[in-house]
Amino acid sequence: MPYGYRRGGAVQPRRGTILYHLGLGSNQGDRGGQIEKAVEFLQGCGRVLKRSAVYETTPLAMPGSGLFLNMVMALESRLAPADLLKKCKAHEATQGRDLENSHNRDRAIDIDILLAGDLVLAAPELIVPHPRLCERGFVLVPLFEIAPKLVHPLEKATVTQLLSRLRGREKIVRMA
Ligand code: PH2
Ligand code: MG
Ligand code: MG
Repeated sequence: MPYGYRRGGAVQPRRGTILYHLGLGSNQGDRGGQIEKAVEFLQGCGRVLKRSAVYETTPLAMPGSGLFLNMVMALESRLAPADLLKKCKAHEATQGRDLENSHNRDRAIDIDILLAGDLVLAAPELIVPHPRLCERGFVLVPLFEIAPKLVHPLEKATVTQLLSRLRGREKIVRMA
């Protein structure tokens, strides 16, 4: 069992750290290579406690776009949410993403903060928990794989419960 996870799935981050769950997505260029590069980058932001498999997923709310690769990870980090976000955006920019014009556009890499422990934040540049987390199979399926008992601090529901409520038609295929 990796450090930070107790038997039963509850999580005990170390003092001074935040247990983040992050979503990674790519639908442009070398998608698998971009996901791996993002994992390497995030290893420099803290300690990666868990990572899901990579899933190929149909784009949601992006008509005409190509299939995504998505995965999620649990990262224990000393960084504050705003600082982690800044680093993630900088990584996205190094991979050629135009951050001025990025909403629901094809992208080499997207790194989203899904959850930051039990923190609830609503700043203009960062809302946590991620506001569309509960509608997205491409997030909930890999999150279920690594943290089925994790509780959404606003919904007061586990990832298992959130996934069972989802009535989407996304195709989500686990890669080897
Ligand atoms: N990201 C979006 C919108 N739609 N669909 C899939 N399948 N995967 C994504 O990562 C994704 C999306 C906005 O960031
Ligand atoms: Mg996103
Ligand atoms: Mg994003």
